[in-house]
Amino acid sequence: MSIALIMPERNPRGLASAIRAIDQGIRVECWPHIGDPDQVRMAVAWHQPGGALSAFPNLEIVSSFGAGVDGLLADPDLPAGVAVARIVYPGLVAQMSEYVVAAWLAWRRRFWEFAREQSQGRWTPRPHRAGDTVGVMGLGELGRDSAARLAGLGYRVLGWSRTPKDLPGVEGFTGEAGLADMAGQSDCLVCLLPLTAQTRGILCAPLFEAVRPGCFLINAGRGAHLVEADLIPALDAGCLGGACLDVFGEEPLPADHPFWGDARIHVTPHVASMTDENAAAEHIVEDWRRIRDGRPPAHPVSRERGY
Ligand code: NDP
Ligand code: OXD
Repeated sequence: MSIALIMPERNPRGLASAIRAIDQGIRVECWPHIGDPDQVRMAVAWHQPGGALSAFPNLEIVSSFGAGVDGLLADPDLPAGVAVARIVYPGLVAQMSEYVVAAWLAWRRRFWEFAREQSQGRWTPRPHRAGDTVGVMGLGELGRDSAARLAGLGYRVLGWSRTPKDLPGVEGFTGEAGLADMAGQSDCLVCLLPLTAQTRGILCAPLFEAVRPGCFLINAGRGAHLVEADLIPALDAGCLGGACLDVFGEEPLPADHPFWGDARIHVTPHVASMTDENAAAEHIVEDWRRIRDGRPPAHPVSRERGY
């Protein structure tokens, strides 16, 4: 029995060593060097090439190397009947919350503006931005921690999810009408949704028209949540005041993309929360043992729901 690591864009040898260091009894192989495909029971995949997942007749579980599973579920070669899982652990959650809080505070306290003015030798004191209400789209593992930390800093926090939530310090919203209601009260919108058929393109002109004028947008979900063509017009119209984007329709963001040169848009290269090899290895070994013992993985994914 073996685990196949399928991650063509990164060197999986460190992850393989970290797994072996936890449990020497586990056989780990790095795609495309798979000795006996019949032995593979578990695959860990990130940006796997077409056909890679259909090569293992005895595969029982495929885990995403990250928290998002859109790339796995969209793979036409994901075998039917195989369980799907993902990797989430406290450090990953904490990194995301730090990113969200950092972006919100940099905007609210005008750090980006002052950095630009420093580079011009300009001393122009201004108070912080007035709005204090943050709407978080997605209250899962990541969104609810970000929401809790923002609430802990004293901000008014609203949260939108598919099913109703009762979280301390967070006013909950659901459904399309709930999203419009939440947006209308938000000075900052944070997208921490999974990418599904229902959430694709959700950050679009009608939503930007519904938010409080000058709202700040943070998208750390997936690039395809944002209708990119709607962003600059929403900034020009004053619906949005600025944006901090970590994820894009095409990554790396193409050199000639208009977002690069727009001072109102802050680009980070998909780093909001990066999966750590050692933490991932522990998670993978735990899931391996669960599958071996006939238990569900730690973070199972519903194919029907899409997350
Ligand atoms: P979860 O699956 O734990 O949570 C998803 C949340 O979104 C849930 O609250 C869910 O509602 C809500 N949701 C899903 N569909 C809808 C819908 N149609 N309407 C309203 N709410 C909806 O995901 P995580 O929090 O772990 O991760 C979220 C995403 O963050 C990942 O899928 C990935 O794309 C992205 N990510 C980005 C990273 C980065 O570095 N930029 C790093 C890691 C993840 P409910 O609770 O009712 O089910
Ligand atoms: C993830 C990511 O989904 O890094 O974990 O985007």
